Amino acid sequence: MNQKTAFITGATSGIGKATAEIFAKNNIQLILCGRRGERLSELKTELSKLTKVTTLQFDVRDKEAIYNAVKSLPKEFQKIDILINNAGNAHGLSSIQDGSMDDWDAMIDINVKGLLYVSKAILPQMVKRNDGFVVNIGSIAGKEVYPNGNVYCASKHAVNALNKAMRIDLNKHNIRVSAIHPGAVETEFSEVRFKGDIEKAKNVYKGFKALQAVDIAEIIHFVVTRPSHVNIEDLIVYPTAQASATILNKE
Ligand code: NDP
Ligand code: 8X3
Repeated sequence: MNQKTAFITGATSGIGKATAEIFAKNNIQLILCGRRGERLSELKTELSKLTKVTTLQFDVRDKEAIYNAVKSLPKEFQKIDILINNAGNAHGLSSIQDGSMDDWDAMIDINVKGLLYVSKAILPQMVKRNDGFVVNIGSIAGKEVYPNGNVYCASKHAVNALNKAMRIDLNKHNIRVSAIHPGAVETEFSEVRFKGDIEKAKNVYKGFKALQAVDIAEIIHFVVTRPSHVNIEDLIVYPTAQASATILNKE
């Protein structure tokens, strides 16, 4: 089988990092992206033992940086088969009237516009080849709205819509587009949401067994390794203790 190359945004932590690890074990060549350079270098050192790895350090909000990064790829990484649009976070958890406009900007700029910018930089080569795979990491927050989730939920509803839009527009170009919508996954997500308040972040995952990043990564690997005529459109994945965005069976 031809070796595939995957471009993973948000590879420095959580779901993106776990996906990089599983892809590496399965001989998928990796382009790992994120802002934290030190973490990218560490991951490159570790995963280069298993597969070919290169890293790109950029902020998904910076269009020019994305284009320059993609242009700078070494020749053997220039053909991108799989794009994992994973970079994103929640910033804050406040009622709509109390929300911080900086947090709103961050979520819309990163989760929505960042995903669009990265896709725009990579899709043309897939269209030209008539081949490619895009996996968009949405959220249960893109299917439901929960108290104080307002703008994060709106950003993930946008990802849900863009996932459908991409599949429709790219269908004639033989490009597969899938979305995975996790419930609670124990990553650095809540640390970011609560601006480094570790205790508050830990509390989110207390009293039940949350999903781990590897659980989602295994599913992403399953999705991208289906035969070429199979496209899994949309998956919601919960921990067993969770039944909806707000119903969680905690001890
Ligand atoms: P983490 O905080 O562990 O990882 C987030 C990743 O996104 C990091 O690698 C971070 O890298 C990257 N990132 C954030 N902002 C930017 C930016 N401006 N530019 C480039 N990269 C950025 O969280 P998760 O792994 O949980 O989150 C991954 C995805 O999963 C997100 O889209 C999130 O919304 C989604 N999700 C998470 C759930 C959860 O419960 N954890 C549930 C449902 C969906 P760096 O800081 O180095 O740039
Ligand atoms: C992350 C899951 O429910 O915290 O997207 O928004 S939730």
